[in-house]
Amino acid sequence: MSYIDRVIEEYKVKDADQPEFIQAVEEVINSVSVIFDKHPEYENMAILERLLEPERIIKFKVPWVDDNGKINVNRGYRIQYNSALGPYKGGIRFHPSVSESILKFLGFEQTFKNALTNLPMGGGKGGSDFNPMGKSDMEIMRFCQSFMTELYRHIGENVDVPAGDMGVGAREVGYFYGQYRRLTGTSERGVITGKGVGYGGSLIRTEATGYGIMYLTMEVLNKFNIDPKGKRIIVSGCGVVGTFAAKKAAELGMKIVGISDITGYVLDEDGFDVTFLDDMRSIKGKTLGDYVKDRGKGKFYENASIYDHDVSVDMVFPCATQNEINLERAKRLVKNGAYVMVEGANMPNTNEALSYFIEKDLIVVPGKAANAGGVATSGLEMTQNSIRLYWSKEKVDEKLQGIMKDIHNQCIATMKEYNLDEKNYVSAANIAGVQRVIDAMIAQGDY
Ligand code: 2IT
Repeated sequence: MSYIDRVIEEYKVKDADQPEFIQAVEEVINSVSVIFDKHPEYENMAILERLLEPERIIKFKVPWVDDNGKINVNRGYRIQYNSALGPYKGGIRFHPSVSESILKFLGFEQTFKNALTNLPMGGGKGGSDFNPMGKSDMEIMRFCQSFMTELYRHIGENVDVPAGDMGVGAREVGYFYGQYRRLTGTSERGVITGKGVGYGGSLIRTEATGYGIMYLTMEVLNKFNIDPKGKRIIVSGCGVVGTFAAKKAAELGMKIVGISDITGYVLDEDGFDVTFLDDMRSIKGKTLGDYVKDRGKGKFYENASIYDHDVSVDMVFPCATQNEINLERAKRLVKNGAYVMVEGANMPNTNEALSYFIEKDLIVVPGKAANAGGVATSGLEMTQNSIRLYWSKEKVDEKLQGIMKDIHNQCIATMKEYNLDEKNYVSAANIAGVQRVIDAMIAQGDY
């Protein structure tokens, strides 16, 4: 049995209760087998095991008082995955599905994503099974404060720098930062990113993940001489990622024929009016369900997945959450004409779906390359905090574009070096990110 197969089998037994983590491991490791073919010495050095095992998992109790005076307890986690390239860096997710498995998959992916940005950031991820839906602002504040009361001793601008993820935005980051500041008596701005622009946040951080997806997509389309204008696209997810991806897509002339949020999806042959996304962000309680009434066009489908609907499409941008597209949905997308798949979310495709897209010769761009603009701009926020200066919107946007271009160049260089299929950005991104982390670990005698 090969080294890779042996280690994967071992982890399937050891972490049998962690399906998402095993899924991410199989996806990444199988696609970087050429590295291990080239470096047989890595087996004796236990490089794979050293990559797979998080440096540290912190698990803690988060007690909090709701508005009725009732005391609740949730589970909090911070996974400090790999610090070979810099302080642990990655978001905090609040969602009922949060578990060690989900956070390990996210932290593992984050490590290689951060490596691709070429900024000094290791990989980490954290979160809680707390469900923020329907909670009052004060409940959210008390929860964030309690979470930080445990977490603060484990983080720092040179140690571990959290940020937002699903369920955690600027409001939550503000409460986290405020509690950190009070507990430590410092003004250590760079301890967390995604802060409000008024107290240390970076311009463009909110838009960065979505914009970055489209900047990278433009590099890819350019390579294949595909004009974005008029292309029929689907964007799933109306969180901060999907929203700004959709807005940038519209700016680039793409036609959003379908878009979804947690309540359902809208199909609009005329092209979805992205100004409605501004309404959704500014008016509490507004969802896609109001689109038809408000804009007088399109059709809304409640409580159903856009990927179960037959709609002719050129490019697909899943920006919601993990495992949204399974094999059956992948087959439908291909049947309906999709030839570009750009992952906006982390691991939105099951491994079967991803393999199917590659087998069917789609251009496939993995999340760790496509959505890296978010964490990259977090890196730029850390830089601004360190130099105690703020950059203009234009400057941050220009740097973001430069980083996405560089990620594309790394993928192209890796495709050439290893003679890979030029539509397969999955292997290229995985190889480039994984090799950078391995090199740093070896150089630092990291064992
Ligand atoms: O998945 C991600 O890259 C994020 N949630 C952003 C992490 C960050 O540190 O900005």
